[in-house]
Amino acid sequence: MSLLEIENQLKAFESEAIEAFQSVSDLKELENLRQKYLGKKGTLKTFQKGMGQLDQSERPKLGQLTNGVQERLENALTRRKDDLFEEELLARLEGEKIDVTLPGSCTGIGHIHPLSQITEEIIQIFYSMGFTVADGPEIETDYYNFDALNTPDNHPARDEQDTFYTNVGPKVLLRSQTSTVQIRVMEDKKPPLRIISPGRVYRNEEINARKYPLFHQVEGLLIDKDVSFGQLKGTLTAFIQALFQKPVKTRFRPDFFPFTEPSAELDSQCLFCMGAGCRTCGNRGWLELLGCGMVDPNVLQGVGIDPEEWSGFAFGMGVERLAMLKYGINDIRYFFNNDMRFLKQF
Ligand code: 2U9
Repeated sequence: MSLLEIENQLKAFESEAIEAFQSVSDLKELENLRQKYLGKKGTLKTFQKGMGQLDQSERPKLGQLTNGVQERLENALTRRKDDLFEEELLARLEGEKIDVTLPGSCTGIGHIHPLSQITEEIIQIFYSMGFTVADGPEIETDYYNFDALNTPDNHPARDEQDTFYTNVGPKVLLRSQTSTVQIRVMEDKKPPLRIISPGRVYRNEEINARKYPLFHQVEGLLIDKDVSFGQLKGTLTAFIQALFQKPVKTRFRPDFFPFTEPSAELDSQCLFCMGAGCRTCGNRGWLELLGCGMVDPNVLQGVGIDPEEWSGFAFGMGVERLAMLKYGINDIRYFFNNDMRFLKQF
């Protein structure tokens, strides 16, 4: 083939390539064309390889021609690439356009659960009286839940009907009271002690308006020298008046707990009728609020504290019961149903 013929073919090739570059509509197609025309096995390479068939004197001329074509095609390709990039960007921007005037979607902000709120208040009141908070495991052994608390083997609370046992081991259970924590503290620390232990406890109860198999307690313990029942009465009366923010009277009725002796139930004047008699107090004028007593000497002995030297008082309260009285809630299940209509009222 003569140089002239090759020159004509090159011109036709150049126009075809430029037209092809213009005709594609995306960057991927353009890349395919680059490989077809300018790639290692592309058309231009075929022209360059054909140089060998020409006369020695004509080869530089063909070299000049192919280099020129290559430069112009590469320029055309770059321009087309820039254009296509811009077009694709504009199309994307158009597609992803955001209407900033549309109302936003809103995720509701939660707030502290009423049980957590009242627990925090209870902690603050005892904190002001020199108590600190102690924490412990919810999965316990029967030693901490029963034996250490002077609760004998034949006590009904030990029955599977009342306590949840686990399959971790025969003596491993879900604690039914947070006094387990106080036993652990007494094992670790020397008296004097003032601690409260808030937390979850578990009892095998049928669910109804007043009972739930999981509930919360705050139990308290004070160990010191010559602690009196009068100090117990004064501390708990001050606590009740601070929690309900009313100067209510209290009374202490004898009761029984294995871990305290003597034991008592604290009643307060009804918070709703102030003692006159109403539906909430069943016309009695008094409400049962919590249990308490002087720590049984057997419990102190069991953890190596000499009951001749030290004595103490203890108390325990159900947080749900106090929250129901404080906020006027008549069904314990509200605390656990996660119903926003209930929760957001607090
Ligand atoms: C130690 C020794 C004694 C904690 C006490 C009560 C009385 C009590 C109940 C109230 C309602 C539990 O939530 S409830 O069902 N508790 O009546 N608890 S004295 O006595 C202790 C604690 C720790 C070492």
